Amino acid sequence: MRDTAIGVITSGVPYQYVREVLPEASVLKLGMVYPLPDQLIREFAAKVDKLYVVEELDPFMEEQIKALGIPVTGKDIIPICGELTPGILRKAFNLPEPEKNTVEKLPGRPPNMCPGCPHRGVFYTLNQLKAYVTGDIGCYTLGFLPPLSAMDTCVCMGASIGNATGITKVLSPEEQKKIVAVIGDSTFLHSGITGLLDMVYNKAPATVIILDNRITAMTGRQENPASGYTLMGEETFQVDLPQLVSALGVKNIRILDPLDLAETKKVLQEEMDRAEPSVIITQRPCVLIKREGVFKRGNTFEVDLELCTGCRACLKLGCPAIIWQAEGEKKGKATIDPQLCTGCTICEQVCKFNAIGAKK
Ligand SMILES: Cc1ncc(C[n+]2csc(CCOP(=O)(O)OP(=O)(O)O)c2C)c(N)n1
Repeated sequence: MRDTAIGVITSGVPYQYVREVLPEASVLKLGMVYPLPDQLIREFAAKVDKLYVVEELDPFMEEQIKALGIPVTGKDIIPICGELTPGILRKAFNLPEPEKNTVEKLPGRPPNMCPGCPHRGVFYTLNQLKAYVTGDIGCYTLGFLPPLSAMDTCVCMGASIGNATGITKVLSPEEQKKIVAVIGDSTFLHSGITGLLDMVYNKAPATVIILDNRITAMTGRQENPASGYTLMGEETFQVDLPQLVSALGVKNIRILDPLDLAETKKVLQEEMDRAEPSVIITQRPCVLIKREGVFKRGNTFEVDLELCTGCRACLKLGCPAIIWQAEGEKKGKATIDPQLCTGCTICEQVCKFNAIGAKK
């Protein structure tokens, strides 16, 4: 409790914005929003003159609090769309902008695949092959961002294969060959199986890549039916992806190591050229996998500055470990951060000047 003229109920990140913008206000910060602690809320509401809810997106807490019969202001002043910022809150509460506002003027820092991510080489290759890529939901969705720029649609979990089937119906046979659906192992098992069955049934000649990184990476590395472990970490039945795909009627099934760029390009080109449904399963564990011994870190790589011509080809991978030197004695060359490099070898494979190699 602070000043009781204003009381704010909030949760998660918006709490920080409330503290920054309304430092004097009393705040009830909830750790658990469902079910709501109604007694705690009633007690807090009774102590303040005016009650607000500050939450992102839909009025989730607001509606429940109103349903308790407690008058509260929320979405009347706070936007329903997008993430909040201190600036948006200041506007909502009619407060002036501070004179020095450095935090909100930071450059954009888009999310990126991790160094060593097994998805990177696949998207680099899809970009090279100018494929029409229907995307799905997972870490690989980041493949739409530059410099990989290799995803053309993304709707929801499981949509990639259905989108690919649909697109085949409106393109010429030659253009159909460029259609590739990408989907993670977890998303495929969640809602991709029916899409693939439908694709085969409807004779759509698209190529599907199942990106099997042995885990549900994006949401926190949970196990899934292809990993062989339950969420509690107990060993369990492990679905055999090639067998499952075969049972759905796919005749052309290829298994691939996505860290082998030449092989990835060759197999992708072959399957894209095929006028039949085909599935490529890439097999490489996520670098952040929790189970011990599944991911093995390789040698750290370094750039030989004598051999580096500054051609920037390695920058097209968008690997956070590769740093472009814009000034200083290494100006105009790329270097590799040894703390971040996992030794995946992809950058070594794209360097035409043999300037990248394992650290001696
Ligand atoms: C319907 C639905 N449920 C859950 C989620 C949350 N979610 C986002 S990504 C993801 C799974 C990603 O796993 P996977 O497809 O294996 O890709 P990875 O991140 O491992 O590359 C989930 C469950 C969602 N976006 N939509």
